[in-house]
Amino acid sequence: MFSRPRPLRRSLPSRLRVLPSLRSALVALLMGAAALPAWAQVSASDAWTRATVPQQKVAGVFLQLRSVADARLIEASSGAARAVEIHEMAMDGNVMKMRQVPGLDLPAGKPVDLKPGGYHLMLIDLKAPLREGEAVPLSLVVQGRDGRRESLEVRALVRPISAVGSGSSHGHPHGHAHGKAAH
Ligand SMILES: [Cu+2]
Repeated sequence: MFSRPRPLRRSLPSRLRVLPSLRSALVALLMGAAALPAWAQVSASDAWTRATVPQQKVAGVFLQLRSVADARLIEASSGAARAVEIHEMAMDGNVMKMRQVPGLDLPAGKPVDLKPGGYHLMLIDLKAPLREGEAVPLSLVVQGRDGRRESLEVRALVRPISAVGSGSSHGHPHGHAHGKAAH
């Protein structure tokens, strides 16, 4: 606005008078944004799951979560399953086992990967088989340090049944051999 030619000399003082209030309005706006609760600043990306066979009742969902401020994933649900649990995979002797955990910490600014062989969301009692190319809707509940909760809507892409990881691993030929098809 300052580079525009001013047609009338007398318009200059009124513009200058407007400036301070404009600036304070802008400052108020920025401060308002900074004061947003942590839960409004959690984002999810690359959510995916695998196609399932008809008898399969569970499926793992993988994604990356990132929170600007410290927060915690505490709950998840989906219209595609009776329940969604937060799981972790851990070695028990030399057997990889999964177990439900009450929540997953999302440290400020640090991406958290939910991936095969690690943390994942588990769809429990699928209502119908997941078919490649579909998207599974999920609702995640994240809690900030101040205790406030907000839900985050995510759509997980259904990849081929043999998918083993994110990115370019579509159709990895050894997917079934790992024996972790449900995760
Ligand atoms: Cu699991």
